[in-house]
Amino acid sequence: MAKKVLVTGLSGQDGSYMAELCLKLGHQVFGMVRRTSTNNSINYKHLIGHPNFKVVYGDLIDGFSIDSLVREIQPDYFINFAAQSFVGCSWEIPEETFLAGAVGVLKCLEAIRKNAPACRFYNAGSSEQFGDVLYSPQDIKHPFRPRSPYGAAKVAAHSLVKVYRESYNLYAIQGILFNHESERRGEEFVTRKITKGISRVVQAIQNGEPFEPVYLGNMDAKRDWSHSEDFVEGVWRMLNQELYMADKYNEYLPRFIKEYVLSSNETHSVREFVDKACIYAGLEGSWVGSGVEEKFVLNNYLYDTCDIKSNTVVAVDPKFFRPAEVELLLGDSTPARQELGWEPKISFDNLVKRMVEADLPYGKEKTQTK
Ligand code: F7E
Repeated sequence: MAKKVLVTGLSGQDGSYMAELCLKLGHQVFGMVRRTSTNNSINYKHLIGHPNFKVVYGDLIDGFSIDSLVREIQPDYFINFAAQSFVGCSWEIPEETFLAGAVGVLKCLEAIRKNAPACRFYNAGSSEQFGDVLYSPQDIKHPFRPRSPYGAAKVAAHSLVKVYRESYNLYAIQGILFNHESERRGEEFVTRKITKGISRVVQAIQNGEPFEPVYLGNMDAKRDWSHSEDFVEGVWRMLNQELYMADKYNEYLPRFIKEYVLSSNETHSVREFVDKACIYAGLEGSWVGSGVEEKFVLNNYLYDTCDIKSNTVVAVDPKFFRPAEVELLLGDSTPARQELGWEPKISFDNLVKRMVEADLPYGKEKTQTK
């Protein structure tokens, strides 16, 4: 039976992929965006006109808007992907980060409690909650030791979700998602910054023009990267646990619901991401120097054959170092795989390849033309 799904963060990668998945499953999707003076519909404009899809306006920081949406739509599912999700920026705008990431979640929970208590709520949790990790791989039992205002907001939200689940018997969960990327990723995140930057370099080389390097921060940071499309599938399974765990729980009760980690169970450094992206972009080069002097430079033959003034593709700029860094993230998503039957389909190599190909000037497909 068709369900009503309210998805926030529609303009982002997760919101737009989740809207697509729910439409594919035959549900009715209400995608929430904030009213802005600039058009930010690139990730979902292909859905406009679909008979089961509607864009609605609201803001997590404005509790009235959330309350009205829940009261009017009476959703069966409320999936919250909205947030100030850029960790690096969360030191500069800590209040906004916390308001959207924690207080906003409280507003969602209150709106559900008052207006639609049977609605299932998913809040986007993050491996940033683990922060300064104590052991690897990190599983759902790993303590929360956030290292940024963003991570702290997610930890606060996690507690609120638990309190509302237990106090009001709501189906409210916050899965812990490790890094996930895509062709729709914002350019402030390191993966898209690299693939976009490398595409700019390729274009310059093709035109025989000089180019500026892509400046990055901590190249040693290690992340567990997956594709966003795989993760929205896992989130949907977390919201429908009785379908996967029917043999264990023949009578569904919210107290049985569980939260899961979604991850690839592999970790790679930022440097490795650069290496792979250069391979898929056809740039042959090597790393030289160390610390802030480290660079990825093109091999000589390319330098000689192109009329270019620079051969540095990637260099370090300390301005991209963070006040506190999460050095290593590596997830353990075994329970989600075993209990929900979830499995990521897109490998690390494939993720990098897809992102590079989408960004290359001669790329076959551009973003959002699925
Ligand atoms: O950084 C390092 C940076 O900004 C990854 C969000 O989706 O995943 C994401 O958070 C790593 C960090 O993602 C640059 O220091 C080096 O160690 O792509 P990122 P993130 O901070 O891991 C989690 C799970 C979320 O929940 C978040 O919402 O890369 N790094 N050089 C750089 N990072 C950026 N952005 N830019 C650089 O130039």
